[in-house]
Parts: sequence; structure tokens; C-alpha cells
Amino acid sequence: MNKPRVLSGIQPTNGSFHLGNYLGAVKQWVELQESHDAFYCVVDLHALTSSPDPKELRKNTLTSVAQLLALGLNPDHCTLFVQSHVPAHNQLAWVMECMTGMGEASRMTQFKDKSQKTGTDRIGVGVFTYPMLMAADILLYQADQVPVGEDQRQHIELTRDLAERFNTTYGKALTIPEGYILKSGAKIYDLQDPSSKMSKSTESLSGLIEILDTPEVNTKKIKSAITDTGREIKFHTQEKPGISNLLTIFSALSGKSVTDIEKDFEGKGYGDFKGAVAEVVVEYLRPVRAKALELLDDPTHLSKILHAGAEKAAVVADKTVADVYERIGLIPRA
Ligand code: ATP
Ligand code: LTN
Repeated sequence: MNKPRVLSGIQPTNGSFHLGNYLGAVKQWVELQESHDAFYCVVDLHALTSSPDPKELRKNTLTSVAQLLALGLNPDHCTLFVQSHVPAHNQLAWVMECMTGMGEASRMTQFKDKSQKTGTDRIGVGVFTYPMLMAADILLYQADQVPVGEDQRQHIELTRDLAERFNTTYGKALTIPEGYILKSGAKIYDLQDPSSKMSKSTESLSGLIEILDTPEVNTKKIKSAITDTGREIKFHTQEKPGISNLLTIFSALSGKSVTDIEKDFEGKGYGDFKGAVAEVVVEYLRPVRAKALELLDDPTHLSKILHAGAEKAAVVADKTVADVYERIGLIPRA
């Protein structure tokens, strides 16, 4: 009963997750569901910030759930739900927005990057308030830990600041969460451009390993991954970013240490190595893809899981909202 609590979320912004999402986040979700009281959500409200087509969003939300189950989440061991099914997320988000300074919200790297790309005049306000909704997601569940990739570190820091600010002003009502960010795997890089992270919102899909892609497509992508000068299979992020990225992937999926893999490939070339990486990735993902496609054939089953998840999540979330509302001076409805 007294297990520490974890919460995390993933956006349904694409038809498939990529290997970065899995190694940076979801792999840890699967492990933590055994040792922690785990809450995981598909953050469809966050996905609205990228103005998705409604049909696509519906499809991607269910596909996200199917992938999470196929990758190993077990609804008997964790609470799996869709963010918009629990209205408390919006309720607490507004309170968080009222406690956040314009300055600190403007300093969020994700907001700065997106507003630079799109231009501040045309960017939606949702991109600006995104981190406060994320803080609400986490604080509602009194999460102790938040398993995410490296790119989310700043959002977790803001969440901690907001929780501390709330507790100092209104009394200790919110747990201060910590990021659960691994040293290895927290940042997987694009296969074609190992200086940027593997990302769903990339322009070219050729550097992205998608969980639901066919074995043929993924093999081809890995075999055409950019490699570095030299011939040695050695982990060195500065001199050999491409090979290092492939070594990280190989090691995470095979369970072998990077040093052992380097030894196995002593005297061999990049071609052999890429072939071996492709095999490990494809064999790892083969049953996942099959399971996800099978789950998608039965949307009623998925809906049942999500219904039960939302019910469980709402009990915890509503309690936090009631406490927060009372502390900040909102009177209860009679
Ligand atoms: P993307 O950048 O690929 O469009 P995202 O960052 O917008 O994805 P989500 O899909 O919500 O966001 O990410 C889910 C989880 O995957 C987060 O914990 C995030 O940190 C992690 N993640 C995303 N990309 C990578 C990556 N390249 N390496 C490691 N973790 C990643
Ligand atoms: N911003 C996160 C997704 C996210 C999240 C959360 C992660 C939304 N709410 C709560 C952890 C906890 C991202 O990965 N882009």
C-alpha cells in the first residue's frame, strides 16, 4: 500500500511512438509499475497544442494506448488513462497558471524553440501554458517520481518550484516530485542527424525508428544510419556520435554492456555492426508491433481499460483538487 508513487504522460501526436520515447521513458514505466504505485496517461490535451486533425487525434490516442500495453504496461499493475477523461487536470492547471510568472514561463526552452520557429504572433497560448498543465498532471497524483527523457528536465523543475510555492503560501498540500531520468537512454538521437534528438516532429522520417514500422523499413533505416569517420566501434559521443547512439540502442535492447559490445565487434566494420543493431531492434519490436495491432482490433477492450483507469485516477485527482480549492479560498458548492 505504501509504495512510492510515479506518474508520467506521453502525447498522442503521431501514429507511432519512436525508440526514443521507449528507451527514454516507457521502458522505465514498465519497470516501475512493479515497484511503485504507477499512474500513466496519454496526454491528449497537451497534443491539442499542435492543432491535430480530430480524426487523427482519436486514432493516435487509441494507438498510443495499444502501444503502451504492447510494450508491457499491465492495467492490473498500473493505472492507465487518458488525460481528458479526468477533468481535474484542467481544474488544477488553472490554479498553476495563476501561480506562474510570465517570466518563468517564457524561459521554458520548449516554448522558446517553438515560438522562434513559428513566431510569437502565430503560436497558440496553449504552447505557453503547456508546462502548467504538465505540472498539474504530476501534482494531482502526489507523485514522488516522474520517469521522462532528458528533454523534460526543465518542466519537472518548474513543477517542483510551483509545488514549493504552493506549499509555502497555502500549507503543505502537494508532494514535491523528482525526475526519474536515466543516464543512458534518456536521449536517443536521430539516425541521420546524431546532433538532434529522435523526434516525432522531425521533418524527415528517415532518422526515426518507429515502434509500429515494419521490420523491413526499420532495417533499412538502421543500415543507412549516418556513421562517423574511422572504422572502430567505440563509444565516444563527441568523436563518434552516430556509432555511440547505435551502441546505446543496442545495449538498452540487448541488455549487454557497451564495453562487451565493443569487444564483440573488435576488428569488424560498421556494416557488420549496423546489421547486428538492425537485428536486435527488429526482433525486439516484432512481438510489440504484432501485439499492438491485435489490441487495436478490439477497441471495446481498450475502452474498458481506459474507463477503469479514469475512474481510479479521478478518485486521487479529485481529492487533490478539493484540498487545493479549499486552501486557496474557493468555497465548496453546497
Ligand atoms: P517528440 O519530441 O518525439 O515529438 P515529445 O518530446 O513531444 O516527442 P512525448 O511524445 O510526449 O513528447 O514524449 C514522451 C516521452 O518520451 C517523454 O518522457 C520524453 O522525454 C521522451 N522522449 C522523447 N524523445 C526522446 C528521445 N529522443 N530520447 C529519449 N527520450 C525521449
Ligand atoms: N511534456 C511531456 C508529456 C507530459 C508529461 C506529463 C510527462 C505531459 N504531462 C506529466 C510526465 C508527466 C513530453 O514528453 N513532451
